[in-house]
Amino acid sequence: MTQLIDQNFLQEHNTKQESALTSDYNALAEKLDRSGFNIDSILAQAKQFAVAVPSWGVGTGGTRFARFPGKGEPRNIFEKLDDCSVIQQLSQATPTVSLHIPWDKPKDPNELRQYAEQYDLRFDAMNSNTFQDQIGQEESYKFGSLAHSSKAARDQAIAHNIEVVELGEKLGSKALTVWVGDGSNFPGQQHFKNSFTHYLESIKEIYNSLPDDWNMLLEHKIFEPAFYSTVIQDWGSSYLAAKETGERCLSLVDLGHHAPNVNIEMIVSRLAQFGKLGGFHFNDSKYGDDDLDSGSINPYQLFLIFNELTDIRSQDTTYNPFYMLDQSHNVTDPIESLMYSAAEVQRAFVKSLLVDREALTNHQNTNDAMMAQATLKQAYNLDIEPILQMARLQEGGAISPVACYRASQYRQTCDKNRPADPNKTGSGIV
Ligand code: LRH
Ligand code: MN
Repeated sequence: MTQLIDQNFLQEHNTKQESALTSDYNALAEKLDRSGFNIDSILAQAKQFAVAVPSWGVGTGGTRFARFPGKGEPRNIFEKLDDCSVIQQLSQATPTVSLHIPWDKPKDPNELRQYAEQYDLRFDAMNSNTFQDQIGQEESYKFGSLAHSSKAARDQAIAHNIEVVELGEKLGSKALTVWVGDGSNFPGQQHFKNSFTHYLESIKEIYNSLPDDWNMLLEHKIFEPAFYSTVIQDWGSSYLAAKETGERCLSLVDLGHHAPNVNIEMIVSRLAQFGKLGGFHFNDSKYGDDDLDSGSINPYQLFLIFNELTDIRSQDTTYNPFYMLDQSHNVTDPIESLMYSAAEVQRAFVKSLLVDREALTNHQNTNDAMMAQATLKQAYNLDIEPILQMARLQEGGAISPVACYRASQYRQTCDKNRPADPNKTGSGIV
């Protein structure tokens, strides 16, 4: 397997921290043992945890006001995969990459698949794009795509999604994520029922093209780019569309796609209860779809979401949603943010395994609100960093990914080897 960070350098970087980690880990083991948890079984589950990296997240992102390109930015999908391999090598929690088409459209899918395989990277859910017009495109998506009033525009969008599925099949992906910005900016501009009906017909046609072992993930979003109504505006519209479309059509929850303070963990519970919770785009936000690093603003919400997921898995161990990060890194090194965010999502997962569910159920049944919330906080307040560090160490990663990455000078090397392409605007989201 190709590894872009010298493995000896990585081991040397770990060696300096191993004895401190061992004593922290043993102290935590003793503490968890007193509460009836076996740290090694928690460690094993931490090692299994994986979250996909968005290909569009390794470039520097921006806003409509500006984008400030970082040094040594990836200029094409191959350099994006190089960076994704470094994230996986050091974090050992991101073995798959989620592509966005046409941003990542390869000339030769096999060449791309082999390029990823050298890093032992696989492709996660594919993302279609009918929220931008491509050069030479017949029908514009200005007024929508799968829900457009024009059949020609809808057919064009359907054809694009089917093309993305066919490409994904060649790359070994097993899911299509469909997010459309379709909606309106003014009352009266769009007929709510007609546009939703158009969307349902379009989604059904795409669904019928899916291979039998694929899922389709519908992503809702409250606003942007539409500022009055969005066709798939909330979990309700997404659930209805998934239910109408078919068994393997599920809803995807992007954390940033809700109004501030919406109870997302309850949406997770509802969608799962009715068998329609298909996956996540993890990020964080304070106001809108800020796409900030996961756990950077509201880590307790991230924990509460995993508390629901672990409760769901305690009833159905086969339940395995698609986990992806979907972030825009405007002021940090994207590789650092993605490694740190993957660890924050993994941390929320591990803490959810340490909730005393028997006690919690008892407090819920006896309406002991104080002890119920205290039971959750008891797990949340645990410092489980030694488990995350031990998982990385034992899987060949870095005890401290960001520190190791900085010491490796990888970004500086990229800066030398990747002279900015003056014609390219960059690879992050603007
Ligand atoms: C829409 C979204 C969607 C992606 C895009 C890059 O806001 O979350 O998941 O297609 O970001
Ligand atoms: Mn998203």
